[in-house]
Amino acid sequence: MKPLESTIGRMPLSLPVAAPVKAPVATHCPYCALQCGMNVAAGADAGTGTVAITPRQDIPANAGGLCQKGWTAGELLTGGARLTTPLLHGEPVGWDEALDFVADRIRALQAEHGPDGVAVFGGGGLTNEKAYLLGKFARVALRTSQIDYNGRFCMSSAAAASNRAFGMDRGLPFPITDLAAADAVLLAGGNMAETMPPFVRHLTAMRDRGGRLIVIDPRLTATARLADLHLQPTPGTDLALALGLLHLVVAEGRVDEDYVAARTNGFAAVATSVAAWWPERVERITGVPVAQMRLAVEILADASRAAILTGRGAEQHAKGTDTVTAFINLALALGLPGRPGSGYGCVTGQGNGQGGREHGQKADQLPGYRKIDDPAARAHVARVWGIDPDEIPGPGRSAYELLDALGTAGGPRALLLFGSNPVVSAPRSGHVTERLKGLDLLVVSDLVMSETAALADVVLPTTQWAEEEGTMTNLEGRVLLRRRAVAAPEGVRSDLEVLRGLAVRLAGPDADGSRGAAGFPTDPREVFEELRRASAGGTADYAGITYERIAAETGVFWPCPAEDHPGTPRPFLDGFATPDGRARFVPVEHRPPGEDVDADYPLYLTTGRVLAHYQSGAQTRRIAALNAVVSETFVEIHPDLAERLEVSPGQRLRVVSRRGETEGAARVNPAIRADTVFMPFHWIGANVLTNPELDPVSRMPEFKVCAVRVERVG
Ligand SMILES: Nc1nc2c(c(=O)[nH]1)N[C@H]1C(S)=C(S)[C@@H](COP(=O)(O)OP(=O)(O)OC[C@H]3O[C@@H](n4cnc5c(=O)[nH]c(N)nc54)[C@H](O)[C@@H]3O)O[C@H]1N2
Ligand SMILES: Nc1nc2c(c(=O)[nH]1)N[C@H]1C(S)=C(S)[C@@H](COP(=O)(O)OP(=O)(O)OC[C@H]3O[C@@H](n4cnc5c(=O)[nH]c(N)nc54)[C@H](O)[C@@H]3O)O[C@H]1N2
Ligand code: SF4
Ligand SMILES: [Mo]
Repeated sequence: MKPLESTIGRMPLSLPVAAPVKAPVATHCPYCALQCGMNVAAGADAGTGTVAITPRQDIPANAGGLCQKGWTAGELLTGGARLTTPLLHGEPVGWDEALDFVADRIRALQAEHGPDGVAVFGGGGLTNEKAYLLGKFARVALRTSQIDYNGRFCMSSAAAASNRAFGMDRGLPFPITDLAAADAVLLAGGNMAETMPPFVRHLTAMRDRGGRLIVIDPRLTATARLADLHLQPTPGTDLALALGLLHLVVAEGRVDEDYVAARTNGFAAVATSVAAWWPERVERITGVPVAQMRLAVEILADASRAAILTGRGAEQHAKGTDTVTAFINLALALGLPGRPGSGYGCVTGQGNGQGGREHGQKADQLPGYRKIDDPAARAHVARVWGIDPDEIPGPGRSAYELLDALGTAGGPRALLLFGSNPVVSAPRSGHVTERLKGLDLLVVSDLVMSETAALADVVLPTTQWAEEEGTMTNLEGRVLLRRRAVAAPEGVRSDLEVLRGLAVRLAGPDADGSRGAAGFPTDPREVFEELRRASAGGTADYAGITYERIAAETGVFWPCPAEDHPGTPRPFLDGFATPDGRARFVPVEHRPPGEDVDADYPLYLTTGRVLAHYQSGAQTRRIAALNAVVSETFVEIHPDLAERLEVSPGQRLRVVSRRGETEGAARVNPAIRADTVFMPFHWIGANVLTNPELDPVSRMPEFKVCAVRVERVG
């Protein structure tokens, strides 16, 4: 724990922080799904000056902790990296000129190619209000089916598996503080010590009580170092590993028979299917020794309260849905989900990764986590939107399929992008960049000139976290309030204002109210009131949540169907969200990765994150204090492999896959498997290499494993 404290406790700031002149405002960090509570105080010259950030004590997820990214988040509010004027083909223009241009082009392209000629791509960092209005804008103002978002790249496999098993997908179906009371936690493919440092306190609190932590990761990460047991499989083999663990649970008579009988369906078929996954076979596939598997099962089965968690390491695969299903099957056999202090959970990633998937920016969804092809859902939402149900388009393409179709025959000719930077973060990014360049119109709304914004015909400068109000739903399903702490710089507008500006122009002067100004409010509270009605009766029911309640109760857990309803911290205690209230076991089989190693590409590449940078790096690469920690990409490589390739630390390496090649400095590190190299994806590079093969259920790309060759440069 010690080395981590420096990142969790008070970080000495090198930023100039003036004495605050305004009372601090209680809000949340702009970055990840932990949504750490923080107080933000504006300095003397709000809008261009400085802010002071301190952690809040009252938000249980971080209770006084922040990571480096949180401590330094103020720098982008005040620094020179900010976009402050709309750009048309690179030239500064006024807002009317920019929005008129976009609306005219949309009208012309839709006249020629139909409504689906224009696409929308959103993000899991957008507030619930923005995500909701973006989904409505696509369906009501553009009448396009072509909308999806970067959450498809994030937790979509876990979401699909949870829906399949529990009838509902809420990342953690219990408060994060429950983890401290567990006797065992198994974390498959998550590196919280780097991706959510204050999360670690819940795991260490568990260990301080005598609970035990098991981590599954091909690398001995900072998180794996905290574990009592680290299983180090070959990337892409978690499914076999989970089947092997369940095999042992069954073989050793550790199934919770009473729970299985009372609360689940379908166990017999799963028990039969894991019979063939005896531990020696699993060891051959995963590289995890049988003794370690036995120990893992013993720890989990002995625990009276235990949690199984998955992160992107287990999920971002072309078999991610089945992999998570296999871990859920294991959790069900052990009798964990829906028991106090126990369960299965997905550690969701982006700031509003949970809420972003609930209110309609997903290709197949309507607000309230409703299905777009469900006639009752369409009727309900159409009523709220004031349109005919038949006017709501059907499901569109998933994120990668959408990006891949841009500018092609039959694909969208225009893209409006809010809150993502796919030039860096999409799989097979070189190809995606070509597709973006082939568009007739690319419009990007962003705070900074991201790599994707740099390709855009029109760039729209937007307000960001501390300059606006809205709600964010954290990894626990707790709806939180983002508050305005500082004035936005002159010239920027909120995404809500952008959507209304375009909707009004597209609707024309004689449009009825719902398609024009009245249908697109710019006050987040007004949007939230509509979201409450649109979500009412849906799976993710926000009908009883108000800004006032969130403030008074430090967040409200959905589902919350009425203002006098307390919210639902643990939705599965009395039953699952399936028609009969029972969880479903689903039989799944292991299969190799989309692309296995061979003579030409003999190594596995896996990708992920480092503490100091966030996602595509568009924000954090512009923060000096974070660049001082890591300023460029690297290739993590085992000493044995380094010796074989005659590579010394720091040497420039070329990494080549079937999609392309990139370079990075060697970081020789015994913490990684010798058959695998690791690259962070915060810089252009890692995704030039990745394989866009998709999971058949979730449409998640295979970010976490592909075959590469590594060469010395020069
Ligand atoms: N610093 C930082 N924090 C972040 C973010 C960020 O960009 N930077 N992003 C946020 C977001 S959106 C997300 S989704 C979360 C992600 O949070 P995590 O899931 O913790 O992040 P990753 O680093 O992508 O992957 C976790 C681990 O999976 C391991 N892994 C790779 N391949 C495999 C495999 O086949 N099996 C297993 N079991 N493990 C494997 C990697 O070695 C890595 O240590 O982080 C959030 N927090
Ligand atoms: N190889 C590899 N690739 C990956 C992953 C991996 O593990 N490996 N992880 C995937 C995952 S889990 C994720 S979540 C994606 C994330 O990758 P991206 O979708 O690229 O996410 P960000 O970098 O957060 O991009 C957000 C952009 O929106 C801007 N922005 C922030 N807030 C707002 C706002 O309120 N409004 C508007 N209009 N713009 C805003 C930011 O400045 C930034 O440019 O990457 C995926 N790609
Ligand atoms: S990036 Fe995540 S862990 Fe770090 S301070 Fe922000 S919310 Fe907390
Ligand atoms: Mo993510």
